[in-house]
Amino acid sequence: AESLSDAEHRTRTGLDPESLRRAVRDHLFYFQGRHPATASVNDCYLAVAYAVRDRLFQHGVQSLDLLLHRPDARIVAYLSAEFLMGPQLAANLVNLGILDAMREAMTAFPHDLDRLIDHEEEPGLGNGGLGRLAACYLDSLATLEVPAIGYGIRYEFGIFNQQIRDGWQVELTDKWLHLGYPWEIARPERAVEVRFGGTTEGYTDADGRYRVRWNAAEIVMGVPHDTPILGYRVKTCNLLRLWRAEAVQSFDFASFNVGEYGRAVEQQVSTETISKVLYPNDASPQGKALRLKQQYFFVSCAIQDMLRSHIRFGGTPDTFHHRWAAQLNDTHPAVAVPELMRLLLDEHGLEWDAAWEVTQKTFGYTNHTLLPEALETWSVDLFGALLPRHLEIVYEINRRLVDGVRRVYPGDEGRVRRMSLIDESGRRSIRMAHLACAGSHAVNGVAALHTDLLKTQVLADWVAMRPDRFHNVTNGVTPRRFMVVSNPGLSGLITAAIGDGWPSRLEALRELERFADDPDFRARWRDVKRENKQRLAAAIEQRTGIVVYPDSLFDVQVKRIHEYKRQHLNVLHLLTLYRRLKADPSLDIVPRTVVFGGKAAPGYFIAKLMIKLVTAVGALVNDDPDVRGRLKVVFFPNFNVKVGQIIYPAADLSEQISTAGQEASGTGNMKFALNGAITIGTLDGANIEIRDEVGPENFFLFGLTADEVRLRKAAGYDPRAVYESNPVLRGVIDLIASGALSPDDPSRFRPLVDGLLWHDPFMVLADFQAYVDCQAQVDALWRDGEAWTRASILNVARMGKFSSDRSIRDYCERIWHVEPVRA
Ligand code: 9GP
Repeated sequence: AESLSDAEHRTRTGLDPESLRRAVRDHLFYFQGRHPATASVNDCYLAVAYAVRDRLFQHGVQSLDLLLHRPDARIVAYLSAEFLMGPQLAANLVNLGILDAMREAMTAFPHDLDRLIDHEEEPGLGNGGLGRLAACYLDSLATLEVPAIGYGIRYEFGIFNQQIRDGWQVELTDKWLHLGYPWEIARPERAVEVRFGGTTEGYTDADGRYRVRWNAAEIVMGVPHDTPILGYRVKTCNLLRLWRAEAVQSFDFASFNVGEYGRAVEQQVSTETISKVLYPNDASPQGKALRLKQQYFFVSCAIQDMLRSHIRFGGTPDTFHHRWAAQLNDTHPAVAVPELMRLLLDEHGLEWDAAWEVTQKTFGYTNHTLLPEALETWSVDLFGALLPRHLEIVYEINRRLVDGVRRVYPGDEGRVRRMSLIDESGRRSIRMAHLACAGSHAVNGVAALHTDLLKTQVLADWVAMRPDRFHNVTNGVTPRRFMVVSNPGLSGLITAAIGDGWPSRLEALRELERFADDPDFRARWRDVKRENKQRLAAAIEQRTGIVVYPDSLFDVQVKRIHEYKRQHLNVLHLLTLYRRLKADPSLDIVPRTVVFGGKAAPGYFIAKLMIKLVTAVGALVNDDPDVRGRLKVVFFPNFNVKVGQIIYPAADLSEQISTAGQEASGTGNMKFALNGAITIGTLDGANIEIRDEVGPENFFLFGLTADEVRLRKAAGYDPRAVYESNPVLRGVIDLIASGALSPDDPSRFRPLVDGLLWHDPFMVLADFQAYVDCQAQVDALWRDGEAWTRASILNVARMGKFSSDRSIRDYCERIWHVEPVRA
C-alpha cells in the first residue's frame, strides 16, 4: 500500500485545522442550532468538545473491534467509587496531538480555544488522591495500549464546591451537569438490574443439586454512561463506564389515578438517590446505608457487565478470569468478591470451589490507607438487610478461612479472631479489608513504606499465611496532564533540550541533568517559573483579592485538610516568621507567599477550624505595615484538578509534611516535583522514594521517622513538655490562644490549641523545631538563585520513576498479567 504523507493522513482523519473548523461549525449549526457569529462561550465549548469526542470515538470503536478479534486478550477492570478526571478538553487535544491545529481552527470563531479551556468545568467525582490516581491510571492504561475499563458511579453531584466566607469553608452543591457534559454517551440499551433486600430460600434444581434463590425486595436499573479515554499519541481508546441509578418504573399510575401525586414519583426519587451524591469524606468513611447501596450498586453493574461481555465474546463462566483482571481501588468495591461468587454460584451454576478459584484469580486489592478510622467495616445487620444473599456467602468464605487458619495454627484462637472477616468485638461488623484480601490473589500498598507498614502492622497475620501475595506498587501521576497540559512553558523548554519523547518515556528526563550547570538553560528555566507564578498571582488576586509578588518564594501546601497532613504545622512556622518580623521589622528575611488550598470534610470540625486559622493568619499578616509585603498568606478556594493545574507549575517549595507513617503515598508531592518545586518533607509515603531519586541534597528533610514516632508514643509523648521547653513554640501557641487572631471570638481556636497541648496525636509539636530549622535551610538555598535553579532542574530530571506509566507497567507485570493490544 502506498504510504500517506503526514499531512494527507491528518486530512483524511479530520485532524487538520480546516477539517476541525468545519466539524466545529457543523456541530454548532446542526446540533445546537446556533449561528457561529453569535455563539456563546458555552456553545463554542460544546461544539469543540463534540468535534473532539467524535475523533475519540473513532479510535474507541476501533479499539473495541480489535478486542472482538482477540478473545484471548485480558482486559483490566478498574473498580473505583471515585474517578477525579479533571477538565477533559485540553488533555484530549494533547493526547490526540491536535492542540495547535484546534487553536488555529478556532480563530474563525468568536471565542478562542484558551477561553474555552478556561470555561470548562470539571466533574468532581472524587475526594482527592485516591480518585485522581484512578484517573491517572486510566490515562496510562490507554497510553500503554492496555485494554481497560474504569467502572464507577455517575454521581449527579460531585464533591462540593468550596467557598470561603468570612474565612470559613462553606459547601455548595456541585452541579457539574448543569451546562451539559459533552464527553459521555449514555447507553440505556446496556442497562442492568441491581437488587436489594428481601430474603433467600433454598431449593433443589433439575439436577438434584441444592441451590439458593434470592427474592429481592427492590430492583434498581443501572444505566451506563461511557466516556472515551484516549492514550497519548496512540490509537488505543478505552472507556470510563459510570453507572446512574434509575427506577425500573419511574411513575406509578395506580397512585396517580387515585390522586396521590407525590406517591406516584416516590419510588423513583428514592431509587435515584443512590447515584445522587458523592460522600465528601476523604479517608474516613461513614457507615451509612446509602453508601453501602452505592458500593453494591456500581459493583454489581460492573460485574454483570463484565460477565455479559465475556459470554457474548464466547467465554464461559469458569474462564471469566482469563478475560478480566479486576482491581479493587481500596475497600469501597470489596463487595465485588461476594457478588462475583453469587453470580457464578446462583446464576451460572458453578460449584463453590470452582467459583472461588475464578474469583481469587480475578481480583487484586490495593490498600490506600492505614488510618484505623478509614478501614471500612459494615455492621452485619445493615449488610444482611440490604444484601442477605451476600451475607450468607461472606459467612461461608469466613467459615472456610477460619478452618484454614485453625489448620495452620492449631489452638491460636487469638489469630482466628484477628483474621476473621467478622469483627465480633462489640457490634458485629464485616471487615471489608479482610474480605478484599481473602478474595484476591494479590494485595498491594501504594509506596514502599506504606507497604512495609501494611505488611508488618495492619495485615501481618495475612502476610504470615500468604507472603507471596503481597506487593508494593508505588503510585505515579500522568505527565501528560500534569506537565504537557498544565505547564506548556516548561514542557516546551524540556522538549527543546531533549526532544519530544519524554511524555511517554519519563525516564528520558534524566537527560536534563547535563543542563543543570548551563547558565543559559537555568535562566530560561527561571523565566518559565516566573511566568507561571505571574499566572498564579493573577488568579490569586482574582479569587481572593490578595496581591502577591512573583519574586517571593512561593511556598505551597495543597491537599485535603487533615490533622495528619499537618497544615497547622505550616501555620506555626508562618507565625514564627511573623513574630520575628514584629520583633524586628528591619530583619532581612526571604519574602514568602504561602499558599494553602484544600477541602475539609463537612463534618470534620477541626479541619474546618484549620481553614479559619489560615485565613485569620492571612488577615493578620497580609496588610501589616511591619511586614511590608514580605509575608503573604493565601487560602486559595475550591482546590480541584483545574486549580491544581495552575498551582503546581507555579510552586517553588512543595510542603509534604505529614506525620511519618500516616500518608500512604501522596501524589501531589510528585506533581510539584515534576514541575520543578523542591520538597520540604518528612520521611513519609512516597516522599522517601522521591528523596532517594532526586538526591538528599535536593530535598529538605526534617522530622521524626515512622519508627521514632512509634517509639516516642510508646515512651509516653508529652506535648506540653515540648511547649514548655521551647520559647519560640510557646510564643506562637500563646499568640493563637490569646485571641489576637479572633478578636470577635477570643476562644475560637481553643479546641485546636488544646488538642495540640494535651493530645497532639500527629506530633506537631514534636516536629516543630526541626521544621523551623529546615525552613531556614530553604531560605539559605533560595538566596543563592543559581543553586536553587540547579536543584529544581535536578528534581525534574530525576522524577521519571513517578510517571503513572511506570506504576501501570508494574501492575500489568506483577499483578494483572496483561499485555498491550496494539492496533
Ligand atoms: O491518603 C492516601 C494517599 O496518601 C494516596 O496517595 C492516595 C492514592 O493512593 O490514596 C489516599 N487514600 C485515600 O484517599 C483513602 O484510602
